[in-house]
Amino acid sequence: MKQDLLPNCWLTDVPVKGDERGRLVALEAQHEVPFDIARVYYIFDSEPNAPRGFHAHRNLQQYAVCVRGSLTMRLDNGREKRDVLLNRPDQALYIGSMVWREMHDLTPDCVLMVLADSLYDEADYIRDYDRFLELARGAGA
Ligand code: T46
Repeated sequence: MKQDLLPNCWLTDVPVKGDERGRLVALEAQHEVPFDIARVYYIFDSEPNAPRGFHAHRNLQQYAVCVRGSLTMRLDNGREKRDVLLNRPDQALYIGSMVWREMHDLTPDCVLMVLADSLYDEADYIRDYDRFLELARGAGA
């Protein structure tokens, strides 16, 4: 099932291969993941009450899977906001460019794996919310 959250953000089930030994998810570039994967990172060992994110990306596309534990991802395109609970290793969240994201309520066992279409580039980050609103609203006006 695919659930649209914002025009360029969606939550989707990913196919699970299962047999008597357990379950496995495979994510392939240009198949389940709608881009070529340039980078993988993961967030783990989160401290209580330590929200993360608070930025947008000018161009980056990402595909995030909470493989263990849970968190709430807050998504905001400057016009609409959506909160989505990530707590399943068989669901993936696509986040397109120009979306402000905040991660809240990460459980201590949370492992968030993120696939990205570009290498790390600090210049792609917009870390000031007012600047983000200016750019996001200007872009769609
Ligand atoms: C995002 C959310 C979901 C690197 O050196 N390389 C990397 O690929 C990344 C992602 C981070 N870093 C360094 C930069 C900082 O010194 O790791 C440190 C923590 O990164 P940041 O504060 O950006 O982490 P979050 O959790 O606020 O945001 C991250 C991603 O940066 C971001 O792209 O969308 O997760």
